[in-house]
Formats: sequence, C-alpha cells, structure tokens
Amino acid sequence: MRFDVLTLFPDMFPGYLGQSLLKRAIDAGLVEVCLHDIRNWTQDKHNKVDDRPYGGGPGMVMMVEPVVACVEAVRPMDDDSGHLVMLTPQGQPLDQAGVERLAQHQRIVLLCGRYEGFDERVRLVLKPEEISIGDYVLNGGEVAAMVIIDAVIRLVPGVLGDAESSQCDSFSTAPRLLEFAQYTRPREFRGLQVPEILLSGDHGVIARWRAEESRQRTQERRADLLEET
Ligand code: JEB
Repeated sequence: MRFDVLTLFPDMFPGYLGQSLLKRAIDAGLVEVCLHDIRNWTQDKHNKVDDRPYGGGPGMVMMVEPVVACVEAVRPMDDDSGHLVMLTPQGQPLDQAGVERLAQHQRIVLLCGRYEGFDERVRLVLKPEEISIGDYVLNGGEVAAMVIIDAVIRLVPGVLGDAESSQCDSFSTAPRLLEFAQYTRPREFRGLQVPEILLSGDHGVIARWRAEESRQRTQERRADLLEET
C-alpha cells in the first residue's frame, strides 16, 4: 500500500509515521508513505502558495497552479497513478465502510490544504474524491490525512499481528456494535474488581457475557447504530 501526501507541512508527518505499528509496517515494506511539499511546485520567485480571495473576505485561498502542478508531477511517479483524495470539510463524511473502500486501492494520493481551502478549480480540474473526517473545522487537511492513513493501514494484510486482528474491532462487521469492557491486571484497583466471569476460564460463558455487554453498551451510548440496516 502506497500513500503520497501532498502538503505545505510535510514536517507534521514523521512523528506520526515513527509510531511503532506504522514503523513496523513501513520497515516490513507493507506500507510506504511519500511526502511531497507543495511549495516545491510554485512558479514565482517568492514561492507563493496562497492568495487573497476574489470578492474579498477574510483569510487566504490556496492557489490552483502549485497544487495542480504538484498532483500532476506526483501521480506519474508510480505505474499505478493512484486514487486521488482531497481532504475538505465539504467532503463525504468518512466512516468504516469508506475506510474499507479506500483500502481496496494499492495507492492513495492525499491532497492536504491549508488557509480557507482550495481555489475551486483544483476540484474542477483534478476531480478528486472529496472526504471529510467529521463535522468540525480543522486548520488544514494534514491531521485528516493521518486519520485516513491510520484507519486504512489497519486493514492492510500483515500490518496488525495475528493477535491484534482488526476482525473484531467495533464497526468492522454489521450489525455494528461497540466493544465490551476490557480488563487487565491487577484484579483489583481502588476497590474495583475485574468481573468474576472473566476469571472463570469458561470461554463460552465469557463470549456470551461479552456479547451481552456489547449489546447493552451500544443501546445505552449509541442507539443510533442499532437503527442501521
Ligand atoms: C480539511 C481545512 C478551513 C474553512 C475554514 C478553514 C484545508 N473534517 C474536517 N474538518 N476540517 C477539515 C476536515 C477534513 N478532512 C479541513 C482541509 C482543509 C480543513 N482547512 C481549514 C477550511 N474551510 C483548509
């Protein structure tokens, strides 16, 4: 799986990419993340990437030329030109079904903006898939790109060890239920005991208890999930 990230802030990524799970996946050759600084594709001597909005108003807009030049230079860097994704608050909200769909691609090109967003012609010329990670406003697309990488690599075969398979994650199968409560040592903390059933060693009884726990939690916290087909 290859990700190309097009951004004005490539320095935001190495810290995230160095975390253990992702580092292991990159070292094993399962995942590759290529960073591209959009500023390297500017044409003027001041390396300008933003300009004032036509019609007036606050803030700046990301210029069309460097963004399109960057995308058109990066896509041919691999035989597979990749699936182009633009991060924007105006995109389709991402959910686990969307993550599963993205994970079908061998290469994803993530276009991150800043300021008040892109010149509309970026969208019209490049026709990217437009994705939002949720209904709140970020300062740019970088954190959203990390969210997409983080969610997608969990589905890349071999990235999670057998022990940490994504098959039993919340949201990975319909009907989507929240996860049951988890406990590890110690058996008692500040008077709070680990439920006796989990110490019983009876896997059938434990599985039924967990299933009931999941159903109950989902009912209490996210009844909307039970309404879904
Ligand atoms: C993504 C972005 C900005 C108006 C004001 C400020 C580029 N779920 C999400 N929330 N916000 C973003 C996002 C995603 N994906 C997001 C890209 C950019 C926010 N801004 C700031 C945009 N519009 C600039």
